[in-house]
Amino acid sequence: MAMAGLAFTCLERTDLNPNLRLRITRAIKTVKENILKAQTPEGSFGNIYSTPLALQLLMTSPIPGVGLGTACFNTRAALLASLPNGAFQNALMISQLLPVLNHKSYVDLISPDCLTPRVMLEPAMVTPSQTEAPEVIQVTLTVPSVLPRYTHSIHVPAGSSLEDVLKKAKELRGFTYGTQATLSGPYLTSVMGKVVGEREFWQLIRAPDTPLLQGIADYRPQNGETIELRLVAW
Ligand code: B12
Repeated sequence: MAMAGLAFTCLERTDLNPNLRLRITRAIKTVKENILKAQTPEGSFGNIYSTPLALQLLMTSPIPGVGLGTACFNTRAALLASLPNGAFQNALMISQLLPVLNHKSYVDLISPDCLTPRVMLEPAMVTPSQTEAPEVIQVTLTVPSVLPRYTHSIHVPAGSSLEDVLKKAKELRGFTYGTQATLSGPYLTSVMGKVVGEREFWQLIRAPDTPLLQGIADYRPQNGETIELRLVAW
């Protein structure tokens, strides 16, 4: 929705469709209002990963009669609070966040300013201990959408990604899966030979029922977690 709003804003600014100007302006207003309605008490719009684009759009220009100041201030605070936890590791997500930290939006690319100094993200420094053996954690992987149901306990070093868990399960526990490369990273397309059909996807869930907010390459399970791969329609 936010991306559509940014595209409409681009159209409005370049004035390529003067006949549609009124309708484009109305569409931008509607998108902004809907995004504002999706603000959570913590300040995010939707979740933290939909927030950077939402904020980019809200920053482009004020909506008449709507005070954006407090909303945007709370949102920036929520985003900044999530940075030290390493929530932003995904290159696509970072590319949506960096303009916000620099008070810019994709719409500014119409006339880019390449000279202003810019804020960057510092990579999180993790110093591996030289002496201690890496801690091993246990993750249960379960797939109820296939018969017989697949359920195995997998051991991986602490800090491993869900993708590492899948690789280990493939190596040692008869698990099979396939991925497709996307701009967001590897997208899970098949599990135990079952390939997604039209309007279906393999949903990543932390048991009992919490959909993950990150993909297999970015999500790092904790010790004792059960991860369910569930084939669902969208
Ligand atoms: C549409 C969409 C979906 C659709 C895609 C179906 C389709 N064919 O259109 C469905 C509902 C299937 C989906 C699923 C998931 N999604 Co999604 N999705 C989006 C959305 C709204 C738009 C993506 C898009 O169309 N981009 C435009 C096209 C032109 O670019 P593209 O690279 O070709 O897009 C493809 C990939 O983005 C891929 N895809 C979609 N979601 C995800 C998530 C991950 C992690 C990966 C690697 C790929 C991927 O499907 C797109 C179409 O083929 C984005 C929001 C956003 N801001 O990007 C969230 C978004 C990318 N998804 C997200 C998530 C978390 C997921 C899931 C992991 C959720 C879950 N718990 O299972 C799953 C993926 C699981 C898996 N199998 O690997 C997050 C990623 C956050 C992050 N930290 O990286 C986003 C940003 C939403 C959010 N704010 O939480 N998603």
